[in-house]
Amino acid sequence: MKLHLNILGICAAVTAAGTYKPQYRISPIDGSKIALPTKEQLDFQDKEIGVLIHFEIATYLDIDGCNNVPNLVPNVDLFDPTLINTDAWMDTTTALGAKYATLVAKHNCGFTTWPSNVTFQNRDNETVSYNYTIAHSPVHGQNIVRSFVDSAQKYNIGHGFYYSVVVNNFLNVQNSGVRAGSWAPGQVNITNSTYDQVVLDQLGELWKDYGSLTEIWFDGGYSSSQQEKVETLLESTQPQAVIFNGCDTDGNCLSANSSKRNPIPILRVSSQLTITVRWIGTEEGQAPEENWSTGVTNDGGDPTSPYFCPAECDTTLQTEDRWFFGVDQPLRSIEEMIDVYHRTVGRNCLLELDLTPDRSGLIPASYAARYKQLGDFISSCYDNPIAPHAAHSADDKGVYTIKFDYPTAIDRIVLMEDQTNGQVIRSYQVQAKVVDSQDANGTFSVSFSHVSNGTSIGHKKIDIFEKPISVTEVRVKTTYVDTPKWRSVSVHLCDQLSTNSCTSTEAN
Ligand SMILES: *[C@@H]1O[C@H](CO)[C@@H](O)[C@H](O)[C@H]1NC(C)=O
Ligand SMILES: *[C@@H]1O[C@H](CO)[C@@H](O)[C@H](O)[C@H]1NC(C)=O
Ligand SMILES: *[C@@H]1O[C@H](CO)[C@@H](O)[C@H](O)[C@H]1NC(C)=O
Ligand SMILES: *[C@@H]1O[C@H](CO)[C@@H](O)[C@H](O)[C@H]1NC(C)=O
Ligand SMILES: *[C@@H]1O[C@H](CO)[C@@H](O)[C@H](O)[C@H]1NC(C)=O
Ligand SMILES: *[C@@H]1O[C@H](CO)[C@@H](O)[C@H](O)[C@H]1NC(C)=O
Ligand SMILES: *[C@@H]1O[C@H](CO)[C@@H](O)[C@H](O)[C@H]1NC(C)=O
Ligand SMILES: *[C@@H]1O[C@H](CO)[C@@H](O)[C@H](O)[C@H]1NC(C)=O
Ligand SMILES: CC(=O)N[C@H]1CO[C@H](CO)[C@@H](O)[C@@H]1O
Repeated sequence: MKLHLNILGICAAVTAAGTYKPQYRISPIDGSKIALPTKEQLDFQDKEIGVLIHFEIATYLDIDGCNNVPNLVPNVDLFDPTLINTDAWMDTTTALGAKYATLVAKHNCGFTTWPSNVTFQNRDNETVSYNYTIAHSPVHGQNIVRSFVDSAQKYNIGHGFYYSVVVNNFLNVQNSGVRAGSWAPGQVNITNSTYDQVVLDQLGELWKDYGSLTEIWFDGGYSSSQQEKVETLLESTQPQAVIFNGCDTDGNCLSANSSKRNPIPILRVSSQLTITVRWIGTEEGQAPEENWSTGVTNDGGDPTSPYFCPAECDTTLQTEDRWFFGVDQPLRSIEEMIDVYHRTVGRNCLLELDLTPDRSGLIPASYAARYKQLGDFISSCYDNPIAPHAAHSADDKGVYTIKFDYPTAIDRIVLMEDQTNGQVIRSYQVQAKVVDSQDANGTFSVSFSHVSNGTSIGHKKIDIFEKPISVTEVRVKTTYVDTPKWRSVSVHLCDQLSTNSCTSTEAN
């Protein structure tokens, strides 16, 4: 984590021949381009929440990983998780409501949590084994990557791996290259080409032996000398995986002609590479209010872009952007995490939340409780709409209406477009017939008043009102580049924890 912080993103599709061409159709209304998703993109967006699991030798450091400490190779004896239980990780993942989990299999220290069998030649031309692994730690005999995959499959959670290519302290690598001079005890002296082979061999272990991966993270990319072989390996082993930061440090990307420091999360579909998700641009856990499923930049995207490319918002539960377990590191409050949910999933962004086992290998009880509290809030607030028997209808002019049999208290609306043929709504206004109890006259209000409005809907948009209102009818009017297809519109009334969450909507 953190390596991708200052990086711009780009989103494109590339054919095997290397021509970059977006998939889109032409608006029958104004002739503009409507970017088209792949089924895999829609499936991934549908997952809404994932976890990014940070657990390896850096868990035993006081600092947050080996980032920016190039000569630090923590002693392998530190890694001693006596209570490791990957089923318990999945219990927490499930309690949060997450649908995919990406595990840090190797971070910047160089330690691997699977027993890598890779061997290579050192500078004296001796064949040595990559012995900075769990197999050389006090818990040798275990394979955390294997346990993680088995547990994820058992719990029906999509699984993927984070493997940092650009930094490996054990092999004295920074920026994908072996540093000249300045070796420390514990570091092994190799050549750049040997390093490239080690990366390829270890990615091969991860990509060939652990089933079909949902997401692959390249934090900070990889080098141009690695690109072609990594790409070939990816295509032959994990063509369906979503790739986060698929670019090298020279700006060569697995899938697009992007410039330096452009990470691109991509999805490969058979011989065609299609970028799936882009980075939202911060690790705060918030998307801009206006956030499109389309566009190539690491921000709210662009409704006119021909590239379909939803955003992913990665963030931490611990405060201060801390990704590895921190002793006594405070957690963000449940109120703040509910805000994070509304500012990510509620703004059409995938939420990828850090999951941090402690030094015993368990998720600390207070952490597990906070993830569950968030998951419980989400399901209690959103699983069931209020007034399930209200009459729903959509006309062919982009208006969606819900009529209630009796005045019904609501405090939020959840809008979802069916994006199969692209994201087409450009703006919307929510109006309601609000019953004013002060003026109750035996008859209900007959005119609509403004409740909330916005631009992008996409997979999901949640608008929270300033206070609950009692309504007999709700309607959503839209502007669009093709007649909208709704996936769902629902209204809800939730508890106080969430009522002050949204800043941009206005109640009447
Ligand atoms: C790739 O480069 C070409 C011109 O060199 C440009 O027209 C195209 O927009 C670029 N593609 C992306 C995805 O940036
Ligand atoms: C490494 O090699 C040993 C011996 O050949 C084998 O038992 C083990 O399964 C291998 N481990 C992995 C992770 O491939
Ligand atoms: C290692 O092998 C390479 C290639 O065969 C050779 O050029 C180099 O001199 C050898 N180095 C040592 C220390 O023997
Ligand atoms: C790893 O291998 C090197 C030789 O390449 C050796 O010096 C070192 O002691 C080994 N470390 C462990 C933990 O086995
Ligand atoms: C490895 O390559 C990098 C450039 O990518 C270079 O700066 C570095 O000196 C090289 N290291 C060695 C040991 O040759
Ligand atoms: C690493 O190997 C290179 C090439 O043999 C040598 O010049 C350098 O001194 C070695 N560094 C250390 C710290 O052993
Ligand atoms: C209440 O009913 C009276 C009589 O029908 C009508 O004049 C008045 O406008 C109503 N007030 C409201 C707030 O609807
Ligand atoms: C929402 O409504 C306000 C007030 O009418 C207006 O200023 C704003 O431009 C609207 N925003 C959108 C995105 O339609
Ligand atoms: C409200 C908001 O932040 N909108 C942003 C959405 O993304 C576009 C494209 O990056 C920005 O221009 C908007 O400012």
